[in-house]
Amino acid sequence: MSEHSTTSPQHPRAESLRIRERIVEYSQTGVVVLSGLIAHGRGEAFDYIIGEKTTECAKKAIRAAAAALLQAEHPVISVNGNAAALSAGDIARLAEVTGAALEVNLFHRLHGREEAVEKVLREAGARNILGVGEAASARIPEIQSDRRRVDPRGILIADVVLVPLEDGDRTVALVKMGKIVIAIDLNPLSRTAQYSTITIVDNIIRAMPALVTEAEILKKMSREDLRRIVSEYNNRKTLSEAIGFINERLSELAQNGIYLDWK
Ligand code: PTJ
Repeated sequence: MSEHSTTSPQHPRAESLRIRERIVEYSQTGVVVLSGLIAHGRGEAFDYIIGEKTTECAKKAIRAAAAALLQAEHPVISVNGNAAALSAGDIARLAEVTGAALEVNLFHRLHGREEAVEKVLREAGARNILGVGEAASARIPEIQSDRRRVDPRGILIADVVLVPLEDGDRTVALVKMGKIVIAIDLNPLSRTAQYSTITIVDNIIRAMPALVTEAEILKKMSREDLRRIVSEYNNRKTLSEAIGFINERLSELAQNGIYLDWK
């Protein structure tokens, strides 16, 4: 995060504004694209509605996601511009704890962007980053965007793929290929959220460190026990709970119209 933040620490929404400053900063270095700023705004709106806290249903999804990554033969964490800007350090740590490979995979493969995202990951401590330049030589069928370009050592052969802040097309294609897809998406209504195997409806800022902690805890379990956690998990139920949570929260707020303490 910028050391030259213009946001006063006393501002009631300081944390959210500092995150916004960070994403704007990364857009100036080409890591985040303009549509990434729009995506962030959509995420912020949903975060406001859920109360900017990790919900109980998100915690359930985080546990299943950590188990899925740990029991996998070839787990891969797919990294785009927004994910790198917001969570590079935690992404590097999650890769280390779970043994997952990191692959840069961009919707907008503009000149120099893959390298820019790779640099952010390396500076955060990540090693062995797949999907950059010619390394993304394989293609996923059915996808029209640049996201179809994947690394044959990574997403192509992965059995479990974590896709933070994803677009729907690739999620559908990866699920069709028989992979377990884990999404982090604040919008429980998005195609990504709806089609993924495990959907964490939470801000990547909170979900990533929580995933690292959960993976550290579950790491002691046998593969069999980890697989049981994954098979007992029901994403349809978790999504219903996430939407139900939003419904109840809005109904409560609608009673008196107060969200913030204005005193
Ligand atoms: O870096 P690139 O080129 O790969 O492009 C990345 C973006 C994000 C622009 C691309 O994947 C895209 O267009 O995504 P969408 O279709 O806008 O979907 C992004 C989803 O992420 C939306 O459903 C948002 O609600 C959600 N989202 C945004 N910010 C956060 C978030 N979810 C969790 N945490 C956030 N901080």
